[in-house]
Amino acid sequence: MKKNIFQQTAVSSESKGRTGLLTTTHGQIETPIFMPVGTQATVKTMTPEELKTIHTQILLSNTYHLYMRPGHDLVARAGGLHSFMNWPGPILTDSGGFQVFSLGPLRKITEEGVAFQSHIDGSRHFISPEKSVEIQNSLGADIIMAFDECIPYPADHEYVLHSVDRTTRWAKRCFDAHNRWDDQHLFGIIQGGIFHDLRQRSAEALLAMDFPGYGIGGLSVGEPKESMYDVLDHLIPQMPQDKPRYLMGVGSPDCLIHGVLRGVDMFDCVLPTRIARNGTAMTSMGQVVIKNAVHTEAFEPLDPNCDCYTCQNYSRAYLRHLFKANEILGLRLLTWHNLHFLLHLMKTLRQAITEDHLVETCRAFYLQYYGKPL
Ligand code: PRF
Ligand code: ZN
Repeated sequence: MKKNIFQQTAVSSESKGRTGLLTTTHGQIETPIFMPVGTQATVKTMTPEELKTIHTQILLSNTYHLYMRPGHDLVARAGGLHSFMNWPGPILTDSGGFQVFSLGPLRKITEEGVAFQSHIDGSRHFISPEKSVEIQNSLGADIIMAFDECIPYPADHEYVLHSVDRTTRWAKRCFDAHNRWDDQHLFGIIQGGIFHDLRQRSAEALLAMDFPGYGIGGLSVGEPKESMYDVLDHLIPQMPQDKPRYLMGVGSPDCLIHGVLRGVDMFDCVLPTRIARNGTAMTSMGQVVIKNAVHTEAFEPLDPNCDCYTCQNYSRAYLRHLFKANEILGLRLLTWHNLHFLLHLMKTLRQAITEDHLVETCRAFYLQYYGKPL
């Protein structure tokens, strides 16, 4: 049975920003939300207990990676992804579409699906829409995604048109193959590049199938940010109010703000965890490169306005030392802080929507972070 899983709870009067409540089998999620990425069934360096302390509401994991290793059958025998990785909260799995398309020359697309070679051992595999759903059914995430074609940028109108229609046919096949409607919500993914007519075409076709939620794919793939905001401006008003809208693979602070102002409910990105591991922190005053010599004797916290474990207990000088000495704790402490920072930003935005001062809050954050007006 397909049920309504999303309820809008407040709307900003001067923008399209909104808060909502998303109900999943493993708990309710307050939106707008940022989802930390745990590609290999782990958010790199963080335990589930630690993720709980920073109020992580939902994690993202990847079908492609878990299919290749350790295999979805093994995860199913472990009792599913929640039990395998000891994360009792909500999980979303991406379909593998985006990941196999990123393999470049190692893959071949046909109407039936995508043939590719493993990035691990070169072995040959094939993922079809049905196979992607089968894998995601056995992984057992709360939200699963349709198998789509994410088009590179730039791509011409003709190419994108054919790709959108294929993504629509694949979405239908995913819909028909899905057999856990009771406890797993399958989202369709709207594609269409930067073309308004094709975004509309994709949206109309997928909305007619009545998925419980929708991904917005094919953005943040190299196009100018203004083009992405322009697509969101036109597309989101065509999307239903009572379904969640998930902007896939987007999570820099400026894009989160622009997305929330336009009515996006869900985001994910490797950015906070990835840049943490190469020594970059997101702070209320902008990015900080911790290895820089200016921090050698900086005995103050990374971010004086942050109440995360890292900022409560360690100095910039110590963090710099950990990174210079290649100590593992440095990776953990910066990851912890960056995730806390983005989750806290989303909480601030939710509160600003509820209290109806979203635009003012976004302006203030943006000015402090980027040193220029929104
Ligand atoms: N499709 C899927 N996953 C994605 C994307 C997409 O278009 C993107 C694009 N930013 C990130 N992750 N299935
Ligand atoms: Zn902090």
